[in-house]
Amino acid sequence: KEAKFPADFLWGASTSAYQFEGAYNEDGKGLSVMDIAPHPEDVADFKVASDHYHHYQEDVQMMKELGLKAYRFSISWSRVIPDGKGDINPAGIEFYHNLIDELKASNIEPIVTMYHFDLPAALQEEGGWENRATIDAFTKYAKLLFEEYGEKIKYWLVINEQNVMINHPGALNRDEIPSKKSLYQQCHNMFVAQAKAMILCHKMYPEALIGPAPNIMAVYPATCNPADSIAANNWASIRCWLYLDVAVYGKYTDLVWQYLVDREIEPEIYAGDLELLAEAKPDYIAMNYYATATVGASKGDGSDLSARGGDQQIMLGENGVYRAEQNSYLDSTDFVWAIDPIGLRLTLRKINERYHLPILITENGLGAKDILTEDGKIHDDYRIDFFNKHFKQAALAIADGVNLIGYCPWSAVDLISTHQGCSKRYGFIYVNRDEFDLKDMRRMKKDSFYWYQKVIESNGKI
Ligand code: BGP
Repeated sequence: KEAKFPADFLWGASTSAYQFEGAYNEDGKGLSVMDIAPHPEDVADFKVASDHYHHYQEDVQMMKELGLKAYRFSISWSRVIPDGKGDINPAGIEFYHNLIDELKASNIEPIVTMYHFDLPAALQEEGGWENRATIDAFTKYAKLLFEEYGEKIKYWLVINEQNVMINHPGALNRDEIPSKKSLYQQCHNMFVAQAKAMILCHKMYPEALIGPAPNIMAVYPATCNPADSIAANNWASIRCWLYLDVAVYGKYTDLVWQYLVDREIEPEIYAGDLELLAEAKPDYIAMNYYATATVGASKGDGSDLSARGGDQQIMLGENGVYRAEQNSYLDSTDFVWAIDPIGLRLTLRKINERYHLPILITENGLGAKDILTEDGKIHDDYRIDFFNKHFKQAALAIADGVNLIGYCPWSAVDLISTHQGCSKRYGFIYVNRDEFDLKDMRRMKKDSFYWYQKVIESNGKI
C-alpha cells in the first residue's frame, strides 16, 4: 500500500506552558512547582522562558505562516487558579481565550493539555498528588476549563507524561525524589483524576475528544538471550503499558500489580476508584516519542541504573528489575538520546495492536545546540533530516493500518528544555536569547521552518 497521509491530517507542533510562556508571576499567576524547581547553575530557569505570554500574537502569526493545522499547548493551572483550588484568576482565563481565539482566527486547531508537569506549588505544599484532595482540586480545574473553553476546543489531553513523572521523577528537577511507594500512590491518584476529567468532558461536551498523553517507546531486548526478552517485556509493562492499560481498559494488569505487591509499593485504592477507572473511556491516545529503549536482564549488583551514559538512558534502568543497554545500531543526538525513526513505526504499531484507538503524536523532536549565523540564519539541516526520516516512518505506520490522526513535533518555537536550559533547542522558530542573556527575544525562522512549511503544504510528500 502507498505510504501517504490522510487529507485531514493534523500537521501540528507542540509547546508547554512553563517552558514557553514566561511571565511566571505576572497578572495574578500563582507559582507552580516548575517555577520554583532548583536549577543547575549553568542552566536557565523558566521564569521568562520564551516570553510567549507577551508574544503570543506574533507566535501564532508565525505558526500560521508555517501552515500549522494544529497547535498543542498546555494551560498553566496556577495561571487560572493561582493556588490550584481556590479563587479564579480572570487575567489568566482571558489569556487562554485570547490565545485560542487567535489560533481559531488563523485556522489552527487548538489541542489543549490540561496539566504538563506544573502542579500549583500551593497544592504541592499540601502533599501534591499523594494527597487525595488534589484529585478534587484537579476536577474543579477541569470543570472550569470545560466551562470556559469547551465550546471552542475539540481535542483535550489530560496529563502529559504521567509515566515520566512516576518513573523518572529526577528529570523534573525535583528537590527530593519521593519513595516508590509514594510515587505509585501519586500515580493512582492521577489515574483517578484523569478518569474524572474524561467522564466530565464527555458529559459536558459529548462531541469533544479527550485522552491521555504518556511518553511511549518500543523496547528492544539487549540480546536474544531469553532473560533479556523477559526484562524488556517487564520494562514495557511497567514503564509504558500500565499508563495506557489503566486509561483505556480501566485496570491494572496482573503483571504490574504483582510487581507493585512484591515490592510493597502498591497504592491504596479507595472505594469507587475502580468503577471510575472502568467508566472513563478515552477517545484517542496521544503519545510523546523521542527514542526507543534497549533493555537487558538486571545484573543484580546495583549497577542497572548506570548501565549506559546519557541522561535519558540512565533513566531507563531500575536496579534489580532491568538495565538500560547501548544499542549499537542507533545513532544518538548531541544530548545522547537514541535516534530511531523505525522505532516510531514499531511504537505506533504496538499501541495500535493493544488499544485500537486513533493515535496523535504530541511530541517528537531533536534537541540540539542550534547556531545563529552572522547573517541571521539557523542552518538546522540535522533537524530536517531527523523529521524527514520520522515522517516517512509515520507514513509507513499509516500504511500498516495505524489510525494516526496527526503529528505535533516538539517544539513549535524554541523554549526552555525541562532540565537542560535553552542551549538545547527544539523549535522550527528560533528565539534570540541565551541561557542567561535575555537579548531581544526576537523570533527567527530556522531552515527547518521552510522545510516543514513545504511538508505541510504538500501533505507530507517528502
Ligand atoms: C518531554 C516533555 C517536554 C519536553 C521534552 C524534551 O518529556 O513532555 O516537556 O521537555 O520531553 O525533553 P527535554 O526538555 O528534557 O530535552
